[in-house]
Amino acid sequence: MPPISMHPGRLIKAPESFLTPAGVHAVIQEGKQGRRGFLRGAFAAAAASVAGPQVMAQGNPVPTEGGDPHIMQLPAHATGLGQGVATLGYGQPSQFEINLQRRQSPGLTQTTQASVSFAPLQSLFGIVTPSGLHFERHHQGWWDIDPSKHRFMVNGMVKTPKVFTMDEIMRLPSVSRFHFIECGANTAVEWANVAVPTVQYTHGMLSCSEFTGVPLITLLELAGADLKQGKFVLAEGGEGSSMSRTIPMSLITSGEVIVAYGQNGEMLRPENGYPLRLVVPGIQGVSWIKYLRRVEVGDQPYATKDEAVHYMDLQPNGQHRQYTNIQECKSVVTTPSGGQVLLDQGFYNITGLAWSGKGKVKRVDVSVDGGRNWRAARLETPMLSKALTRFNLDWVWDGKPAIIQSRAQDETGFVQPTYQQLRAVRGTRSIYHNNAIQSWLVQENGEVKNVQVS
Ligand SMILES: Nc1nc2c(c(=O)[nH]1)N[C@H]1C(S)=C(S)[C@@H](COP(=O)(O)O)O[C@H]1N2
Ligand SMILES: [Mo]
Repeated sequence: MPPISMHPGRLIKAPESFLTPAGVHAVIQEGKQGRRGFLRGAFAAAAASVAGPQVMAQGNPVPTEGGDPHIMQLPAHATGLGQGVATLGYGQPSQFEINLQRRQSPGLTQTTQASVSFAPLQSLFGIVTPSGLHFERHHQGWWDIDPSKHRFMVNGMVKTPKVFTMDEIMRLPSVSRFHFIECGANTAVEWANVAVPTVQYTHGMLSCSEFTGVPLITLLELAGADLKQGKFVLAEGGEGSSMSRTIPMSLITSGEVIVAYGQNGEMLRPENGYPLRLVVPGIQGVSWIKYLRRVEVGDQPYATKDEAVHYMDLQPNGQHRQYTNIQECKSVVTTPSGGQVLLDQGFYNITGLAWSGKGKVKRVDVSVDGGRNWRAARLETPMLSKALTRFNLDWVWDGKPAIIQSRAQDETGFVQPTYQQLRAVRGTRSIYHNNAIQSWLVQENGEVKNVQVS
């Protein structure tokens, strides 16, 4: 295996090109034509000098006469004066990254206020989702709430009901932890084999951030909560959806549940619950209450509207699974993935993400032949509990059709199921909690498609 590894996605046409709004489309196409040609040539040249021509895919045009103009002719940025600190204030991505965007799925009906935007997993590196690309799920629209007017109440089975201001919360001892959040409805349309075109739409209701805040247990203790009789906590959002969910006290006493104001080193973004949201590691996104205004300590589950009619799984026997909160072990290859195009045969870095609501990811295996043979992928650090884990695997594409899959295993020994295994247990009428193995078909022309392999 040649020791060559390129930026994932950089050899590959990003899937955005055929899905962006018409207006942006032309700009992107223009920018990309030039850039893609450049990268392709640059890779060929670099590979030829560094690792020898044997590692190169066939058909890469190495400029023969006069050298590569992008190397031979000095560009303005190598000879002129750069710009001063034009970006005093808040910095922005490069103009060439204009197609790195959240998107709404072609597989879902959207209304303005009850909406979802998906994170572009195919274009992200490492495990952290940039805050501006974090997925969004709003049941009644988002708000930018004035933190000086926001209040957080603790009541129910407590000695002294308390109301906290943001200032009071931010004086308390804080923790910062990396965790994934996944909507219980992530990958939902794949139950019906709708086969939306890209990993952004199959798996993009998934993000991972460093969250900062106060453990909920600290706030409960300040109110003198009854931690013996109080077995559950109701968490309630402050906007029109009145989103409310029951959280088992055991998750809270472990110190894991955080009343968070920080995300990736700054305050939460408005669309992610500014100024306060609940972080419930390993649990489906709906319990991560945004615009958090109240928690109530109680002795039984609350069966709120958001847990009595939504986020339940209709089983083959006609009964509903309720309070299925934990996001079980799951993974997905993000490159190569649906909508991307392999430009040539030869070396590729297969990369993807794995996660488990029950702890750390222990192992990820990757198949390039639809699940007949598996190879262990490299797990990259950091490998954190209830956070995304990045995996990579060297692959030389021989130009023949290939079906790429990943299968994760967590520290409890749980192995991510195939569709056949999942349907055998869950039937065909589920919407939520699809953690089946995802398959991407690489066709001979290099185009990658979403397929389902049973
Ligand atoms: N107040 C409030 N909290 C909420 C929601 C909401 O609509 N309102 N949506 C929930 C759902 S279903 C999910 S998946 C996550 C989405 O969080 P995000 O928008 O930050 O990605 O927030 C949860 N918390
Ligand atoms: Mo959700």
